[in-house]
Amino acid sequence: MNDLIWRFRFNILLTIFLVTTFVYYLPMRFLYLNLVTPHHGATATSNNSMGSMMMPTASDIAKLPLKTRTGEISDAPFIISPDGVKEFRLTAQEFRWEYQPGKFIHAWGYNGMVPGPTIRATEGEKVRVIVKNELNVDTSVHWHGVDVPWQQDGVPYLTQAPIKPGQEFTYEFNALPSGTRFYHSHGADHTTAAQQMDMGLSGAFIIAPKDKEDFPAFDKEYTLVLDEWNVLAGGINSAIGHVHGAGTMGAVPDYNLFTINGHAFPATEPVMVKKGEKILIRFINAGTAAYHPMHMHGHNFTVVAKDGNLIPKVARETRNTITIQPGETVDILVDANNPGPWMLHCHHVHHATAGMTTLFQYEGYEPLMPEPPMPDMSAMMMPAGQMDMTESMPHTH
Ligand SMILES: [Cu+2]
Repeated sequence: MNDLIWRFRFNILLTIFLVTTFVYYLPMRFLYLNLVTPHHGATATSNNSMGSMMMPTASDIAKLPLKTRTGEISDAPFIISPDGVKEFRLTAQEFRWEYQPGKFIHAWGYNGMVPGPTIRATEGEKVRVIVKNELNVDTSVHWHGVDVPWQQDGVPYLTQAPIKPGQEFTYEFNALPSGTRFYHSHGADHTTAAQQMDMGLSGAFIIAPKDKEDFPAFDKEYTLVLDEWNVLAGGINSAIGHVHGAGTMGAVPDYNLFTINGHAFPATEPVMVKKGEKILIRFINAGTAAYHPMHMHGHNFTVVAKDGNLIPKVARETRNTITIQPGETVDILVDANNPGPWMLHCHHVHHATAGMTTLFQYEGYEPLMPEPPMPDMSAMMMPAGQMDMTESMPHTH
């Protein structure tokens, strides 16, 4: 009788082992290791994005420049060109992005930043953006929510040839309509738009109204760009392998890191306020798949714009939680009338605890005590065939 029970247990274990091996481990191995071509950066390229991408190893990534940012996202610098046009430059680059002190993820970003610098223009103003591609893959830039002529829409093969590595493309359009908008890569082609956005290629595009009276008054504004990542051991960003048709079958990565302006709590910048101020917060969901019910403690706020477009006064909702879907932007106006250190976080609480948290902090109200450091997400999941025990395994003994 005892013997039968043990045999039964052994069979169960054997089944679990076989299912794990064939359903999980082998496809992962196949996906990551079968897509190899020779490469010069951390990632490879060929004319055809499918089958060209290699999962870079932790040591490939370690060679990339480490980029970091302290403080708010900076505004994109511009010049007024001789023909009177406001001219910006965005350079798509590959680097390691520090999302928390000492923790980094393989990223593609604009001008060495995640998110890219904020482009600011006034309603109707003519802007020119010269995009240089320093990646090893083709790319493009789409102006999300901006009513551009179709030739400027940044969709490779539909409206333009993809921007090849080393090449530049010049976009030119009138900044219309006003509001919280953004820009992001539309991929090398149709199969790589999600991959390139998940690698970090996005930034805010704020178009101020021509007539300030058209928008509710505020004392200070903050832009919070929300994004999700799948960080693996050694800072590997699994988005590299998420090329549609290359084995992912449209699967969504297993996101384990959620950032506000490229940083994970407690490294996020607090929204600093003073009692009596009216604060405008522009949320931009620059992610590809996750929704974020952003929740504020201690305050109810007014939702004044959605997708950058002003909501008529009578239709404005008073909320304490507002969900921002992928590709959406939401502007809220907060009356800073309840001094204290308050949480402002995603109420998909797994996102909050994996980084998507910041503070709505009144001057003079510090957190009661320091947060213990967030566990290192990148040490928790090993990509098949990429294990580097010495560098990345947590010491659990
Ligand atoms: Cu969320």
